[in-house]
Amino acid sequence: MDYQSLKDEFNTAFGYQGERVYFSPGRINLIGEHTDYNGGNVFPCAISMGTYGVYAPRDDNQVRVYSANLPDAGIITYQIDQLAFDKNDSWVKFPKGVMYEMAKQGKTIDHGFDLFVHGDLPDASGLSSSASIELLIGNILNQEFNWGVDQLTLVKNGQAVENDYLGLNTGIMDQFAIGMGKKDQAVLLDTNTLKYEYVPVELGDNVVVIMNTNKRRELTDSKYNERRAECEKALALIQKGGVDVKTLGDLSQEEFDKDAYLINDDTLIKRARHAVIENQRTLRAKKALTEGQLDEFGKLVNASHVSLHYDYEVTGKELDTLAETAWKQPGVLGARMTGAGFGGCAIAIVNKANVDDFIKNVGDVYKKEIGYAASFYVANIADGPRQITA
Ligand code: GAF
Repeated sequence: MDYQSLKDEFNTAFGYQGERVYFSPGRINLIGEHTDYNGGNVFPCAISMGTYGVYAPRDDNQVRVYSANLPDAGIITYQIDQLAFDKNDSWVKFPKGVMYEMAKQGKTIDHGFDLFVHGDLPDASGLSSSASIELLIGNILNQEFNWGVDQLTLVKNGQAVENDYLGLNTGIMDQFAIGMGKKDQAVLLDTNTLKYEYVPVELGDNVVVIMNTNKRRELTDSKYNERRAECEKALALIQKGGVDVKTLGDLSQEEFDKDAYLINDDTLIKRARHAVIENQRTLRAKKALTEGQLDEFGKLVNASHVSLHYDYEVTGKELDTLAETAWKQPGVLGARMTGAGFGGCAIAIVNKANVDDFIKNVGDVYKKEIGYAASFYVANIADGPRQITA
């Protein structure tokens, strides 16, 4: 999106010229799924699709926000000190939530503003449109109100919006991937210690194709919180049996095999097994990518999907159809769901020469099996949040 047309859109919404344009990306996760609330590793990257914001200050105490993605919601207005959660709030819960959680750290604002947002991330698609907007607003307010906080503070604040303000027990992966995003790099993050490392995504002749099921994934409606609770139960049973670990991410596969009997429940064993092995698999995938062993990397990506299907049970027919069809196409190194699952997006690593046929073939099978079309985008791995115009 070019910034002049964004400013024009601001003008159409608010009737005057907006001032500064900002951007915050979405993310894909290469591997390491449902490990971030289990103290494990994740391996995501920010992408060039994301959320744009046009900002202008006001000299009163009103905040007015307008989203081009939800025009029916119109201009929503609130006062700078009226930030309490309201379950009837539409997307305004994000600016309010970011301000509410930052206010807890003494970071407030002393005048209102108008904000126009327009995202090119498909909504509720598992590409983190929520974290994208949380980091967009955090970065805008940090800049405009001279909060002087670092990106990690904004990342943690975004997670606090999800956990404390909205009541979703998500991990830190999405906000971290977005806030710390770097062009052409994935970030290997140990969610136990928050130690991280950038890894160049060098895929040779291959690109990452994002495959959108076009089935909405609503975290609130999904079994996300239930999966997290199951992992916590499994961990508690292992700890009760005398194993000295703080998270499932502390266990090696061998240790887990030895201790799994302590869980004594088929479903909980499957959930924990995914968390433990996916964590190890993520480290192996990072090693394979770093060493240029792309076939091995692709196989680990496939294995991740299989585990999310059988052990974690978060894929569903739409994501399975995309991944399983992708596996059969020529020039494909690997494919898996990305994000929380239950709908949303999958990714495939595809040879550039095969991309057009890949999209056609997978698209045709998906439409036949599911009854409506999937969408496809080639991912560009991109930088984190930034101000676009001065
Ligand atoms: C969602 C959550 F927000 C992340 O924290 C992560 O748990 C992911 O699902 C699954 O890996 O995107």
